[in-house]
Amino acid sequence: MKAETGLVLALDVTDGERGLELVDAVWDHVDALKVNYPLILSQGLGFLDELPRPSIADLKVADVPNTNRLICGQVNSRVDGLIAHAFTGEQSLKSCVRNFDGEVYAVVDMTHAGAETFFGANRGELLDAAVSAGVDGVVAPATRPRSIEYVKERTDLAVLAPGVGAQGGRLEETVGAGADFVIVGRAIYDAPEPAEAAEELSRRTSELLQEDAGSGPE
Ligand code: BMP
Repeated sequence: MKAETGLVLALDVTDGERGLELVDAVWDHVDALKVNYPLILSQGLGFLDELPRPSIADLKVADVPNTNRLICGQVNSRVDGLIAHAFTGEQSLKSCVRNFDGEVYAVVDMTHAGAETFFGANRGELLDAAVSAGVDGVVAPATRPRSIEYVKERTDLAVLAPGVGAQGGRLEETVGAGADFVIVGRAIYDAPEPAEAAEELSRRTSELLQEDAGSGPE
């Protein structure tokens, strides 16, 4: 994925025309698009071919290795990144790494209330599975920056962090904790002027990422 702004748009709309308009309006301000079930189920898999690249299919793939392989075959060449769940374990994740022709990101924690019960309690095992499977990065929550720090203390994996804006995550804390990319949906597509919201968020994100890169160990 290109790393210019550090911002990924979560295109969680179900109207294809609106989706394409939004992408047109904000494309200059984002590094990639993340497409999730609402858009894929409403518009069909072929809609992915109409979107600019790089794009990430957020299918949260979570099945046995053979089924994961078959899922990868459906999105190969249509997108550049694939999100899979880490909780299914190393073998299932490894099947995505082997069978998807792009970058695989593993979900090791989630943003919502209640995620702590399972993800928080199993943080070490989830991250171990992601590392052993050889994923390219992980998804970790902007709503709990400590969880991002945990990944960064133990691995050099890229962190993609959803949860900034509508879910209450703060951009400064998220990048400060070590996120490499922030994934933002509603704070952009529900804004009165999505292009302006994306421009402002991308400006702040890239500034914070540069500050963070400049403040390495002394
Ligand atoms: P929003 O900025 O509107 O809250 O969107 C966040 C996006 O990130 C959604 O597509 C959501 O499915 C996804 N996401 C999340 O919010 N929390 C997670 O823990 C993992 C996600 O993929």
